[in-house]
Amino acid sequence: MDLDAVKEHSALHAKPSGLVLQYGTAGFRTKAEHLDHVMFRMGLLAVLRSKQTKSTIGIMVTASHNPEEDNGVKLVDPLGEMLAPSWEEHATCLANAEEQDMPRVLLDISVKAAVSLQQDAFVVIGRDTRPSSEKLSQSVIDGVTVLKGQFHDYGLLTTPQLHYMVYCRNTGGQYGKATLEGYYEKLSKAFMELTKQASCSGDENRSLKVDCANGIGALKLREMEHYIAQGLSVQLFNDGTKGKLNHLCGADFVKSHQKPPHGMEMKSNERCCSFDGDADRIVYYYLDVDGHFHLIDGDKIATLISSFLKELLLEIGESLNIGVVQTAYANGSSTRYLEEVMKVPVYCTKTGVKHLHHKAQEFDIGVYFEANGHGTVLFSKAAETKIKQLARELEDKKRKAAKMLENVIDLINQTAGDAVSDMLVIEAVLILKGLTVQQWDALYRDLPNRQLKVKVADRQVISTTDAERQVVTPPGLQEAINDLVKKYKLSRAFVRPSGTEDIVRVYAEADSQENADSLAHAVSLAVFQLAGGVGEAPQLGL
Ligand code: 16G
Ligand code: ZN
Repeated sequence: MDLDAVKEHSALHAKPSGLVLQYGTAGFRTKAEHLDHVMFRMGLLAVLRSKQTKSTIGIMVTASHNPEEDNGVKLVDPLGEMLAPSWEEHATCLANAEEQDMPRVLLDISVKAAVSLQQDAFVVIGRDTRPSSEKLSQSVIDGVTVLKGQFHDYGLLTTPQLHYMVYCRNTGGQYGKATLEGYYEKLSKAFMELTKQASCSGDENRSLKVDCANGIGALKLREMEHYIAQGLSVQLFNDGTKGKLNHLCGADFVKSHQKPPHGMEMKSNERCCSFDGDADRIVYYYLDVDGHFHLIDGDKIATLISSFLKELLLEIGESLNIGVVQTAYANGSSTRYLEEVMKVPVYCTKTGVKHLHHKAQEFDIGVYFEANGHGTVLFSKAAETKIKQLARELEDKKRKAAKMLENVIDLINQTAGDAVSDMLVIEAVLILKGLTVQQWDALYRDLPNRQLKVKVADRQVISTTDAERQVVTPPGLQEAINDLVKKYKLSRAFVRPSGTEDIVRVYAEADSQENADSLAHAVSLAVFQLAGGVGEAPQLGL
């Protein structure tokens, strides 16, 4: 490692002294103007990770659903997965090292992680449409080149497309071709094959309105449009030509405000969906004839997809196990429906895609979704091989079911949640089952719920267990929550420190909206009092 060159180039991407950032749930994320040094250093780190794993590593420059002024960066591991936890720590150390210490910290990491420095390194880079992203990805490239890593800059990509590229490259093209065209061809072919099996054509239903959050999703969906045109017509809104990224639109806005995005023309009973700023999240919704807004979130997406997969498994008569993974944010009705009506085992993990992804890998078929719309389906290698074999060997109806499962394997982006791929799976399932958006929505009724934020002096005073459903510290807080929950019917509440904002999040659900609001407020007050609240105490209705 040429540490003199590192030092020299690092000075061009100097760290503002005193700035401390953490590689959080989804990488580094903050105001774009504070990120130049982080980008350069993540370029360096990706080279080390690539040498250590002897594989291609990905770097994505994006801040997902955050405001346009923010940016962020995350590394993608060889199988298209999130960076391993021990390397998240290395990333944090490297990003926070003061300028003069940085080369030494870099060297320490390479020793600790037993990186063989003679090994070649290859890094692929993608970025979203933020005004700051191009320059920041150039800083990543500077970091990669100073350590003599090779790289390919894909330029504008959705986050899941970058994950896909990494996985393709590390599996010798077995998963697909590591090009945009390869991605579009793979998904569209699987979509067309799958929907061909539909008994009725249902043409009138094959159009969908998509809110692209004024982000990268618009560009990429537009590129893909003609590949799927025969099966689905998409009408794009918030395509970035006018509005600001994630401003009053996108999946995060729709989910947290429970209302339609601005800039979308909705008529009653029309199927609509929203992506987030880097197109790894999706939620659906519609207006009923009375103009009421209905949100169909990640929980209902998981329910639709897993019930479809379960039916196909029953059809082929194979005992492949299927499990659904959720977080504490999953609506209580969805968990009950999955367990009691669909008889599918449900598991709960901590918030953050990597936790769900990890758990889902334990099943032949693992369906995971966060309520906020992040999610996908994972097929184990053994399940995939079995299904492919059955698709050749079985006959008639059974063969058809096995073939459909095979198509789903190709259609779903198994590297990470992918709004485009999820959208196509959902559309295909609706077509195949002949379901309208209202019928899908009516599978179960969400319990009214409320999410609030509480400002505290140090959110780390709150620690949790049981997949964030129980508070351990500060003492007395869990008891207080238990007492409050007892006062309402069908109620549940939990609190956790946010991994992306300097606040504590509160979630409550109950039999009515009024009760959910009142419970959430009472729990917020308990947090404020017992966990060092700052500023004004939470007030009802805010
Ligand atoms: C990040 C996570 C998301 C999680 C959210 C929680 C990824 C790719 N993204 O956006 O899964 O739901 O953080 O944020 O892992 P919070 O900790 O602020 O509630
Ligand atoms: Zn995102």
